[in-house]
Amino acid sequence: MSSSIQGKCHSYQWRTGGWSNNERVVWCQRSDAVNVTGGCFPQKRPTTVRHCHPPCAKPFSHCTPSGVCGCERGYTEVMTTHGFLDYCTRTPGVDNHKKADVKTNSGRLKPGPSQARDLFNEWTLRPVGPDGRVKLWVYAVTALGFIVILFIVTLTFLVCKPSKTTKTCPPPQKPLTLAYDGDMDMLHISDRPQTVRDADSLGSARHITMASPLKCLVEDDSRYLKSFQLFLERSSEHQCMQDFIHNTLPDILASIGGGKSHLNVIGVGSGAGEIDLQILSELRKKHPGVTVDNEVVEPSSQQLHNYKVLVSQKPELDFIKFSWNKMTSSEFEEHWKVKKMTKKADFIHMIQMLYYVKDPAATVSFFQSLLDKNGKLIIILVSEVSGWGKLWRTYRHQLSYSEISQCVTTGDIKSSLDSEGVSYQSYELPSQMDITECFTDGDEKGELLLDFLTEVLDFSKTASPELRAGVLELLRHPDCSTESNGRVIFNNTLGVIVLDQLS
Ligand code: SAH
Ligand code: HSM
Repeated sequence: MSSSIQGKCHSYQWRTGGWSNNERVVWCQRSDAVNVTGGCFPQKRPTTVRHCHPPCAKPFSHCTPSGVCGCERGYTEVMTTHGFLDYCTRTPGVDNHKKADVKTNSGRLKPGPSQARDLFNEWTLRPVGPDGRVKLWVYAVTALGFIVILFIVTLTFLVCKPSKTTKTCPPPQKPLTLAYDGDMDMLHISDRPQTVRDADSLGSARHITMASPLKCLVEDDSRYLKSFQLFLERSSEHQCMQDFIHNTLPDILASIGGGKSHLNVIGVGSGAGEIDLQILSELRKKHPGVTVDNEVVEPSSQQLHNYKVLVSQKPELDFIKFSWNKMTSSEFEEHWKVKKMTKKADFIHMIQMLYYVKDPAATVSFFQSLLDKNGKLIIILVSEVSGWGKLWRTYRHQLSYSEISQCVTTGDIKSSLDSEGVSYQSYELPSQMDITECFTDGDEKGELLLDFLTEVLDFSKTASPELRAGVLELLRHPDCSTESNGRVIFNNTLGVIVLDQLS
């Protein structure tokens, strides 16, 4: 717009400051450099805020005024098949060092041709010639760079190739003195270089070699418990287990015991016992008057303590004798074998614990061998159709390296039972988890939930930005979650497997 004040013609132009926290100042300037109110076209006023959802986490990316992620000047957008920004690649022949907002630079300090700048231009190795063609030396340098990278990768692979002797993971049979006081199943993820599968944003995977600084969440008992507790608050996991216990389990419980007046129960990985006590109360309803021996196998001192507190608050449980085994399932197994125990069990349950053993199939087989006639073993894990299944199929090799199985679903257990010709019944329990907080950068609860989802300690702080962005993108993908009323709801479907005594 232009106007005349006291006979002098002026033009008016919008000026913008640099982006800071996705906001910037915008003002109107007259051609005599005086900042004015009014004069510029209001319709043409540049935006002062920018929003992008999900946030632009890729290197060299930023949120554009139109609300989508774009690349900084000097970089070109490469999009995923889903239309999101995949990554920013350097645009050949463009000076990438000028990162600041172009408008800001030209608007505020518009330097004329200076000697220093001419000198700089003379001495800069410019990759593009005056004819606009990329110079030959650029190709030569690129080829050389490629050869050097190839050499480094080969060297790294040869030096760091995983071998039994170079593993920094503790050997599986050596008890650890970590959070779980002598746990043989829970092992560290090493910081050593490892061969991992690198999944492209949503699926296709290629093998690369990289160093993983990631640690397993179960190494930190107190953070594990905090995140598990929050997970229970944000999910319907315990509610859907309770539905199963009240609606389906009673018939299964009715079939055990063969009229005995005393029943033996074993709970493996009982946690704080909330679910175990509900099972025991249904058992009592189906077998009034029985007494029960209940072996609790739980390696976490804190959880075992919580369980004991819960029991002490329920005098009606006096028909049960509790034996507290502060140990892992493999320690329990060893103890059982060493003591040559002949006692048989009428009911055994392993609820959400097989992730933490080295060999889930062997663990199932051992506990199944303890069943008495008419005895039942029930296993609950996340189902292969859940978001967990998709997450693990895509990222398990990048998320962790440990000797525990960690990423096992009921689908895996069923396949292994099928291959051994073992029969079973199975059920699916629909369940959800609200993961909306995971998408707010720096949100403490979101980070705890992300730790639980990935089983990685301090995932947001220790994973590479690419891995974090990839996991977040997958978590909100329709294969894992649905979105409704602004909430992201993760599919937490559980699977139940019921086994009889082996015939
Ligand atoms: N069954 C409970 C707790 C599930 S959380 C529930 O569903 O609410 C998993 C539990 O398994 C934790 O309490 C953890 O301490 C326990 N655990 C971890 N490693 C274990 C192992 N190797 N053997 C047995 N239990 C284990
Ligand atoms: N952390 C593995 C998945 C899970 N555990 C769900 C309990 N509930």
